[in-house]
Amino acid sequence: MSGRHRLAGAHLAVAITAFALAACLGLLQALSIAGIELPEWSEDLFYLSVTAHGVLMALVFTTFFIMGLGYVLARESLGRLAGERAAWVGFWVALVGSGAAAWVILRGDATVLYTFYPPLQAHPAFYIGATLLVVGSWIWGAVLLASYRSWRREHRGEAVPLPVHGMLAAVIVWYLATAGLAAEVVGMLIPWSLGLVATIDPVVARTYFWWFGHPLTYFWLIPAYVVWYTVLPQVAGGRLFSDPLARMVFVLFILFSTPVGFHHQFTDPGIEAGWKLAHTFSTYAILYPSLVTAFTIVASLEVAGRLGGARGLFDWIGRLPWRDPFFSAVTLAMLTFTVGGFGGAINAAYAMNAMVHNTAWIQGHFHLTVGTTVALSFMGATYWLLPRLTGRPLRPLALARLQPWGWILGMALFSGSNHVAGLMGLPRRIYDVSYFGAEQASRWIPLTKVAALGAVILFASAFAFLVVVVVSAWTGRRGEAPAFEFARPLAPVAGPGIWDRLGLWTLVAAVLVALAYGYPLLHLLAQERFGSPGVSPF
Ligand code: HAS
Ligand code: CU
Repeated sequence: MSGRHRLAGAHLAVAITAFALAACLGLLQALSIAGIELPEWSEDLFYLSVTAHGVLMALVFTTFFIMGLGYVLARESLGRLAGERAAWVGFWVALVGSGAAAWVILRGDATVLYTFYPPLQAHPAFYIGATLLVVGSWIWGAVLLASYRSWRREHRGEAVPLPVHGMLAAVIVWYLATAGLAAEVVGMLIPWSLGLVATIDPVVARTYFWWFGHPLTYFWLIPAYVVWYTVLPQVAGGRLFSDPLARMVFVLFILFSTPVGFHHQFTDPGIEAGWKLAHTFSTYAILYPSLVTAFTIVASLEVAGRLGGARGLFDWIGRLPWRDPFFSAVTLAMLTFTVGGFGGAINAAYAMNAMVHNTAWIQGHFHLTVGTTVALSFMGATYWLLPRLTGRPLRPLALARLQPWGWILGMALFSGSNHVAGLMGLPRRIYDVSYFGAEQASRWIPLTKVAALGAVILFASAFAFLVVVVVSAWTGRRGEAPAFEFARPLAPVAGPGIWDRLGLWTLVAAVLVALAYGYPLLHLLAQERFGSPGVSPF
């Protein structure tokens, strides 16, 4: 690792370690659900594993990866990183926090799943650890903002490079989102788990949680989009179709990612139907930037294929560099999003949500979105980063080429069968899916076996990814590292325009959050509340 990128390397190493651990647990769970006997396995261990898998994948892997990627992109496209010492402090705070949370989970003292809904109660170290992870990431956000400001002083009248524009959108979404999380964890969960208050109000806590939880998914997605917009067209040998459209997409994410959380709470009591409808409208609004992305990225790839000599209607697809592991990983991740995004639109419709809520369909949905669109984009990004960070080539190349296809095949089996089983009524997060031999259960049991087969293939693909990372990072002769090159747009970038006014858009987004959550929260808090004591069934 070059000294210049040691900070980013440390973050990526933590991310990939968390991913490796969580991948093993994922396999065990899928085998367990399919009824395969595992030694020493029990209901308690199953739920412990589901919690650890979710927290390590969804919270630790993603956050550390995004932080590392953000540091690389800022340093390479702004030529600087302001406050590197602070960044290291942030790293250690986040690492200690994640370590504490992981430790209490693995000891069995925090089996509360990654959504940690009360009244399920964890050891205080879980909530405090999660808080430290977030505090560390706030420091990361501050370092990116400071780097941007320092760059801005010397480059007045220029639009900030697109990779940083996108990462700043992720930072802003993250600050808006974690305000809700802070209210829940610091204001409710920590005092309750310490015994300072006896009871907690689950609906209020869940409302704060989804204020955070939905934009969390865009905090994962935006860095993947940054890679799609700024690296993919370059690697494909083409141009970015439109720079202003890309900037608009990132701003729309800032605006609409938070005021939508009630689409996770359609079945919760205490939130009025009109407010659920309002959040449904804004959920449909947030489909728009992804639809624009589908158009712009396909257009950019078409430009690449045509620059490569394609003349027909579709022959440009075959001219794309499918043998490049970065390219195939990211493109397969995007293709998956066409299906995952379509499922999202189904979830967001009140009546259809009633059919799929709390069923295996949901785990099918999020393994397509975060588990493939985001995770496979990050694996692809790792293939792009490794030679540039270490000066060593990607090895074994054949394994890296195969790995994304394994992921897609495994996920098609895993997620496809979960979607169908969910429609048949299989609940999510269930230890014993046989329901004591119930007739209905007998129909979904074969599907759990298909899911387990998918999980085995996914595990093999994850293992291949780890082999490539370890072999490429630590063995092989160092040579000249390839340059970090970002896609140039078809038309030259004009000076800063309306989509570059990030301060203004943050303000508008904060107003939208206040509108979307102010009244419903006041309404909830004004009612007579009956709290619940903590329960720890596992
Ligand atoms: Fe979701 C539940 C609605 C996107 C993650 N979602 C979840 C949960 C997670 C999650 C983790 O409305 C479970 C939470 C829990 O544990 O309870 N989701 C949506 C909608 C979208 C959406 C409307 N979700 C995501 C993303 C996630 C994510 C992104 C993570 C990263 N989701 C819901 C709802 C629920 C939900 C409800 C609650 C369900 C319930 O009842 O519990 C939208 O953002 C989707 C927009 C996407 C598109 C697709 C655009 C396609 C693109 C690719 C183009 C392809 C190309 C390839 C370019 C419209 C951009 C071309 C290649 C060539 C070779 C030519
Ligand atoms: Cu959501």
